[in-house]
Amino acid sequence: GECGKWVVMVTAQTPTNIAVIKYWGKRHETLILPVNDSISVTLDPDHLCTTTTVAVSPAFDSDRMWLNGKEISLSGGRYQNCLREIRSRASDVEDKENGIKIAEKDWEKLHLHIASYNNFPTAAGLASSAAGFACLVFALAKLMNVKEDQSKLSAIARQGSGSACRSLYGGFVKWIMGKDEDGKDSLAVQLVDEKHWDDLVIIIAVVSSRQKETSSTTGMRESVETSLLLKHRAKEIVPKRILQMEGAIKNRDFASFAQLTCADSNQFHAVCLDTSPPIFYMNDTSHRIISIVEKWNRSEGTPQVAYTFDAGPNAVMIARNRKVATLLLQRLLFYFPPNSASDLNSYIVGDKS
Ligand code: 2P0
Repeated sequence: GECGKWVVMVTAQTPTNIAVIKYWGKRHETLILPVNDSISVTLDPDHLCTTTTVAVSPAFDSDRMWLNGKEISLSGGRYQNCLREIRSRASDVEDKENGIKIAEKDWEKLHLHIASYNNFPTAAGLASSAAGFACLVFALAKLMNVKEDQSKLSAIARQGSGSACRSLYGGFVKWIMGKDEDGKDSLAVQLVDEKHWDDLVIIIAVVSSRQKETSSTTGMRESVETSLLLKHRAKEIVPKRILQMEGAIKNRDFASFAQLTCADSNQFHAVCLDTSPPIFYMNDTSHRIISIVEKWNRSEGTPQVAYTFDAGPNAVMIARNRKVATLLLQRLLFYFPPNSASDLNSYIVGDKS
């Protein structure tokens, strides 16, 4: 294609992930290197996922991107870093059927158009950067015939948003913090695939759709600068918890899994309170949900549901099986009746698999 108006495109779909051992704090801001390992579960793609189409054509005269139909700027360092890393690994692409040939050296001159959609309302205040950057990097790597394995791609997605590196895999995933200064060994590995523990059901209760006041990026920077608890957590607590969590996942030990997940969420929010000025992500409704789940778990003698909260008030609950998930929904409807003045307005239910 010397002068033709051809276009080549690739579409990919990537679900978001929910951390059960939290990432909070960077040791390098631009490379996005964390102060501790983290572990997450990737949702199934029917809920909370991003679909991204990347296109290349000699007819495009600049790199452009649209998010949910609205053009956004690609000038930010995070997009530029991901685009540069992928472009530098591009190889020859040949589409014999249509007589299109893109040589390795052409990729530097060719421009991209990127269209990305979230299948959930962005306004719902649910994590979108994780799925977004994972999907972008994956789609670009396919388009440009990048011959790197998923883990190497995860280290590129990490430079878009830390939590994005964990969305390159399904099932349970560990983000290894790494030791290198250049970040090459700070990448995601799959612990078990999505079939390993498919009894689990994830229920997300949207407590508030308001935009959070402190972004994760700003919040964790302030925590690193001011919280002594964060230092203790990163050095003394998380390394042991990671090993315990890996064991709980491998053995499908729900009691240990739930205990570790809840404790880690609560410690992350304690670090936020320990930050100066303090950061409040949970609200009264979040606290009520914690009390309801804690009471239920204690009355059953063994945990039925784990809860975890990210940088906002929405509750992510993980039920040990379908039966428990049904009971959990009933309880939520009882405590937070729909169409009442209650703050809790919707439930998104997802299978983990
Ligand atoms: C996590 N969070 O492990 C933690 C728990 C929120 C609370 O990763 O600055 O959007 O882009 O690396 O990945 C959210 O932080 O932050 C996050 P950046 P990111 O899921």
